[in-house]
Amino acid sequence: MAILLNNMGFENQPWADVFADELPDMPVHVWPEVPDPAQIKYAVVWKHPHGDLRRYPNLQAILLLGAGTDHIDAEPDLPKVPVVRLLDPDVGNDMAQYALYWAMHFHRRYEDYRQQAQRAEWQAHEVTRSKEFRVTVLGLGIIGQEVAQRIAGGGFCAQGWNRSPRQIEGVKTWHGAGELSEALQHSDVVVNCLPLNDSTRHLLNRQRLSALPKGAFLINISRGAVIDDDGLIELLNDGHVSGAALDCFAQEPLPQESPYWRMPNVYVTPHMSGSTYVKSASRPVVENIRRLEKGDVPQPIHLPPQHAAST
Ligand code: OXD
Repeated sequence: MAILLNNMGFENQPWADVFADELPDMPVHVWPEVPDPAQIKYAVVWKHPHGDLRRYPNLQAILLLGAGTDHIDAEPDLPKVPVVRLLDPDVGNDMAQYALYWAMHFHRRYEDYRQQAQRAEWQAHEVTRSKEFRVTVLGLGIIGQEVAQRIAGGGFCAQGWNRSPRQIEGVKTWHGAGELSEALQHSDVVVNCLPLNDSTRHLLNRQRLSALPKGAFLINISRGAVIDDDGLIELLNDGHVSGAALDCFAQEPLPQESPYWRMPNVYVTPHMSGSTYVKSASRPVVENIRRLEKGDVPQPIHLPPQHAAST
């Protein structure tokens, strides 16, 4: 039996090399070169073309090569086998650092100092004390929790909002749709870590973002389509939202014509806040394949809506 490998948009060879070393009894077929679809037992994939997974009659599990599940959740023809998310601790760490970096940047007004330096202007600004500067993480899944804890560790007033209740030491939390605007009203920076699904698409629209205090900031490290771009752009243009660090977009790569590229208060990064490192990310993938081979449950299992609907 064999592995189907497709890390769409990224290199496959480093993954194939790790599997050859760690799982020598299991040949690896890099999609679309699959000599015998009946041999495929595990699909190790990222943004795999919809419909293709049905071609493998003996498929036993799908192991994702990324943290987000929106692409697989939108697969209309998903085989009923376990779907396993990739949780690489190094990625959570990088995303938490990214959020902390921009929170510090916005809080301490580093962009103003950069511009002042270009004019040789020596002028310090008073800012709120860090422990009073409220940074709210939306979406307190495994990554969101790590981000909130890092924000707290950075000395900020760390807060969070999640669909269902969550308790995190040192982090004030709200939950449920009814408390979202209260969370936003009490935020100086919002860090979006929400997954993209039917209930979060365009959740952060103009009306909801208007609940932020004037001058607040936004950091987006999960999925672009959680934000309604027209609404955010209006609020950035009129100064209600002072600035945004955006790492993910409804369309990626971000099209040349997007206004975000040209807005002086927007920092665009190319979906790099938590890039997957083969060195660390291959460990949980290999361990999960070993678990499956022993008949154990891989981790963390993701329940796609297609499976939830049919149970
Ligand atoms: C993602 C990832 O889900 O890169 O965006 O893992």
